[in-house]
Amino acid sequence: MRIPWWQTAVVYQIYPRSFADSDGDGVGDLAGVTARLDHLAWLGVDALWLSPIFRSPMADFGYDVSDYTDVDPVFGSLEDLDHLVAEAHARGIRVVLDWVPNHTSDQHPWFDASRSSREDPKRDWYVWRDGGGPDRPPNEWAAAFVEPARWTRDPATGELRRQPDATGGTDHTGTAWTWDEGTEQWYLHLFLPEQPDLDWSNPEVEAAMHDVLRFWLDRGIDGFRADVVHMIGKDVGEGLETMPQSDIGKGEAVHALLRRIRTLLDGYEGDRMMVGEVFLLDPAEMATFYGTRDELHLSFNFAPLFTRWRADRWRRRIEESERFVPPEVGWPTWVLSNHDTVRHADRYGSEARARAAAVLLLTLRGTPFLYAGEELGLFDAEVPVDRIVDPGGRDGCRAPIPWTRSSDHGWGPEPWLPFPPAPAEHSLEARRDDPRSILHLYRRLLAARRASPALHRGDVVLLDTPEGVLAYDRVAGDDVRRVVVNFTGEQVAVPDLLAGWWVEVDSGLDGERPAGSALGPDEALVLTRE
Ligand code: ISL
Repeated sequence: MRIPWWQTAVVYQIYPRSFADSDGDGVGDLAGVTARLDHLAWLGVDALWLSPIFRSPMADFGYDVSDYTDVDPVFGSLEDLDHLVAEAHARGIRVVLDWVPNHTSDQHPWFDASRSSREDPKRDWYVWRDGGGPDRPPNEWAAAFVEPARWTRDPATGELRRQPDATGGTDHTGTAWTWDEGTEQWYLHLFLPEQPDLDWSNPEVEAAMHDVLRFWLDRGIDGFRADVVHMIGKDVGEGLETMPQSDIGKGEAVHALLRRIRTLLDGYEGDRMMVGEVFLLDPAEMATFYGTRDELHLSFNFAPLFTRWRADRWRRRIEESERFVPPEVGWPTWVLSNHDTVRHADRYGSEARARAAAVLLLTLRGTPFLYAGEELGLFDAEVPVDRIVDPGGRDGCRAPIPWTRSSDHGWGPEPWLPFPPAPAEHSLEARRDDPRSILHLYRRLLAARRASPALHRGDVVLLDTPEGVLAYDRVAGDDVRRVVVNFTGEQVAVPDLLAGWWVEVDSGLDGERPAGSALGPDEALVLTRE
């Protein structure tokens, strides 16, 4: 059976503001990305996902789009993007753009028209309601980012933990409605007031958004990451005001919308792909967004982002992924870090754990998504209060990538955010010079994965293990690999799991691994048969 590229690929997420700066203005740009493509080719990734590069007033750093078919000048021009795509393709690397369908910027011409009068033809492109007049919003729904997410470090384990909240993702403390003085109605915004929600039950909205997809597909883009795509099917009819906010994403409407998007993408040559950001932490619900292989090609499984460094918890994540995304449903995804969450090295509290986690990410059954900088073992930057610029307080994981040891680390004099801790030591330059670095571990893992059908497309078989250890085999016909991960800070003897196997990749530092039949603290191994 022919396997589409996105099933065997490793996707690398670039947050363009923070990746590489070609013009010294302190903000990364497309020419900066193009100049670093050789690094990505050397590393061995198959696709890039660029966080939004469209025109935007940047209230949410690009997730508030004011023109979906042009590049924001801070990142360059359409020509710069065409050039980046051509150069990426020349290296065998595909390019995925970040499409933001749930909301636009309040500066988008569609919203300008919509808010101009109740009679405007675009009034119904957004969600307007009377509520109880200017003092009473239509319902209790809350907007994201009113308070930044809170994380606390567990003194016993060194891990960071996110404070649980009712929605499973975002701290909601302010209303999701803003009163418009001019037309005396409320408009809905599940995120900032600068991000009004579109009404996807309006066929004109759907058609306009399909045009956006076609614009980029015609230009040779390989796929899209669809921002909070589970939210586009809100029941915006009469029921909206009484619907609990936690029901957003659970209705039927979104599935019909996704099937039509799938048909549009599949009508193009070259396996164009959509990966949906389905921010529903219940894997059973998340999995419904694959439809019957007729909705999203891939759907982010975010439960691992909030999973502690414990063998039993990770085993459960794998079991859930296998149960809810079996082959007849679709192909799973794995992700440890992104631009919204504290980096996993920081969450787990050590580089040793980050290295072992990389082994998991790159050997589990599913498409892995790397977040730029994790291959350098970056921790979040400590951002002083007066330099926090993100309304969600997610600045730390968006720190600029340190490319060189030199004092500017390859950036202009003043990057938009401070660097991560110990930038010289974590820089690409330093990491490349050290064959034992986490960077070389990522490269070895990517190479091993590419070379082994078992690793990039085989079945996964969980094995019995002592407490604190996770082990599984990956199997594709005759090709077999075994992965064994020690989640404890102690050496653990696992003679039965290791007998008859050779070490192909070791997350630990070469030569420091206990010989023979034991795993070192927080060590992970990829094994091949003797
Ligand atoms: O950022 C979060 C927690 O701090 C998440 O809850 C986030 O709101 C959720 O993952 C949705 O994120 C996406 O849409 C947002 C945007 O700000 C995020 O950057 C994007 O990934 C609104 O477009």
